[in-house]
Amino acid sequence: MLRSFNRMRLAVGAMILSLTCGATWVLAESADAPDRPGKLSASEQDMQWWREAKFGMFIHWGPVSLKGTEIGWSRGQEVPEEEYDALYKRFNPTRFDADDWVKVARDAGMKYLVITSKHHDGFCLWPSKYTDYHIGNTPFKRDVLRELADACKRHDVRFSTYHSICDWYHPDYPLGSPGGRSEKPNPNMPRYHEYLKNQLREIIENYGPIAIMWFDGEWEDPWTREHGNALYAYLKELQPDLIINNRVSKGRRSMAGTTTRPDLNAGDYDTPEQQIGNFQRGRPWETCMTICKQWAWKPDDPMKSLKECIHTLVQVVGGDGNLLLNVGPMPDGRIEPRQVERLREIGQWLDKYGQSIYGTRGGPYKTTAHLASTHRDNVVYVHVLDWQGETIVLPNLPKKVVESTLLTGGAVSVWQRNDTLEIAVPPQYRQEINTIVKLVLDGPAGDIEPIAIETPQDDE
Ligand code: JFZ
Repeated sequence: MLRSFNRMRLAVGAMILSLTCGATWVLAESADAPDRPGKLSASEQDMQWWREAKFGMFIHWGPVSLKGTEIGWSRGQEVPEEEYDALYKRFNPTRFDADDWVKVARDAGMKYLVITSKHHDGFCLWPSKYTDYHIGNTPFKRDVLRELADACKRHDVRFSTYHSICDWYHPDYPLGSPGGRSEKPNPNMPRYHEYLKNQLREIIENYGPIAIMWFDGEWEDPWTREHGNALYAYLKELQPDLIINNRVSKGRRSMAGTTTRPDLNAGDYDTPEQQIGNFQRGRPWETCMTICKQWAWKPDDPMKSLKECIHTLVQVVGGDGNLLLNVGPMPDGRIEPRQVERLREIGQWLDKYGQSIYGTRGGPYKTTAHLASTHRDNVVYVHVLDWQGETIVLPNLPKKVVESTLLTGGAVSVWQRNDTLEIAVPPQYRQEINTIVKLVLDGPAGDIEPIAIETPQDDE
């Protein structure tokens, strides 16, 4: 994994170089090409539901759950290729219940769900007519995407797919396992591009509308910006309001997931992975993170505490991002009970304090390790994640605080001085997880420029 990560960083580095050198050529081409893609990113309007939703469920699942090793990456590594590729013959998750999963997501306060239609290992969770390597040919036989898409409609959760561009199994895709480090004997990239398009059209036609198509595995050399931008344009034509992440094209910067040249590379939002994205209000972004350590299920994988989960959510939303929290269901088809329980706790927290999360935007205060802020209309929510001292001293807001309360209950005192805004909460009202101070301003908080807070961490 580490070697591949370095490889990816190298690839991205080389890409930036080639971008710098090839800029004139690229601009000339995009101006003349008759089939040039239309817009490279979605409108504010198309992104609006996603902006408000804030929180989604990521699901990494497939026959590999039988081994408890990582999806895609363990092929040809911890699990020999022949064994990995035969796992589907005994994949029979009889306790799978799409309604259960979707209710777990809904009760956690998640507004959308993204499931691996196909990961780097090439296995398909729907009976695609373009390959035999799919769920219909397992002993289970049932169409997982069909059942999930239908359950999502019933429970008002938006249905989405993760689809890997790199396919270490498919003979037409040039690279193979382990981790894209081997070469296939007879690759055919044009045909593979068609395969991808056919499958994605099949998904949209059978299970659509799809909320998000979440791509991945774009960092390998065979995939070019031209491939990615063409795929983006193709899918937007099939479903104009589809949201597509930045991994459809090139130009992602390492695990920070930002887009180096959004003017050249298609994609509607940035994708920090296993880390909280930086404060960024211009371009939409979504942190994807695992509830345990592995993307796919692993027995006894250490799980994040409720506090870690809430802090992550609050810091992500405070930075103006969304959180896509991942679970890897078990080979019997259930989400692990302790994970279900954790998700239920997150949902209970959101039931009480969701007004400070949903439909807000990040800031005006920039996120620190100890504090985050969100706002909606005239209201600013200051999320105090831990207490450093008696009072919290922040740079003053350029508007007047006309009312201050504790959303989490109890009394709060707020003073606005010349340069500072001070918040004091008696110890008994300070919450273990997050103390939320609600400030009502004399005008909209949305036009306040982001304010950096100096913390001991920043000074280091
Ligand atoms: C990618 C996938 O590989 C991973 O399995 C998961 O689906 C995640 C959401 O996205 O993450 C990566 C990509 C590249 C490396 C590691 C994780 N790498 O190069 O080491």
